[in-house]
Amino acid sequence: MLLLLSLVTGLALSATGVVIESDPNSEPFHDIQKKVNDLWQNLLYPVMVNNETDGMIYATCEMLPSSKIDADKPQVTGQVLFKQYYSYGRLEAIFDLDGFPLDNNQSGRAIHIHKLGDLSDGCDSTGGHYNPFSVNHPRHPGDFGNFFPKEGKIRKYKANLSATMFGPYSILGRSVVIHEQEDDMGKGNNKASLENGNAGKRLACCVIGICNKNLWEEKLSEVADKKKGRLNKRAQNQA
Ligand SMILES: [Cu+2]
Ligand SMILES: [Zn+2]
Repeated sequence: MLLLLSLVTGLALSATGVVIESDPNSEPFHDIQKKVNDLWQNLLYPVMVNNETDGMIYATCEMLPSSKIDADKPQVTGQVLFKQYYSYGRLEAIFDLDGFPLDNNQSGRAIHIHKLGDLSDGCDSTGGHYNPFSVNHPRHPGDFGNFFPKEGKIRKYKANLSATMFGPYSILGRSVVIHEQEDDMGKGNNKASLENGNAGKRLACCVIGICNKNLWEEKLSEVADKKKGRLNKRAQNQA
């Protein structure tokens, strides 16, 4: 009982100590307050946006052929770029990839976000599809569908994607993988179809990392120019 009493007195004393120290004008209190705020900010928004980018975040993924892919398969290189408005804007992406066969009637190639940014065993160590909500394929946030190369290239802008670069489900530090085959979009009537769309071997992959605005803007104007070029050509052909 005596021990308990002395414990309580001790606690009360130390509590008094805290009250005195927590005077809002005192330095230690400000320090603690700042640390707690930072902690919350980091928990809620692991990536903060700086003023230079007007509330946008940009990321790049530098695609390289998998070290596990045979030499006779397409050796895919290029970039996948991402842009998103802080903190609930929808994700936009530019896919600019090269190294496919030149014939224009080839089948589509699946592109997904995979769970890990681990390329220690080529693209084979990137794990399965990033699936934070435990749902079936193709409802994963990084199921980007099929891409059809033209003249050996994929050049595509996509808006309104459901993946995010903010918060606990951020894709930053994860990977983008391009596959040899077409995604069956979950309609393959087997287990693998609901996990990965039976898209076959992993041709190339990359890890998603933050980048500057200029990379996105340069690439977007290239993709837009290409589209303009195609539209002009079509207009000329029709004339
Ligand atoms: Cu995949
Ligand atoms: Zn998927």
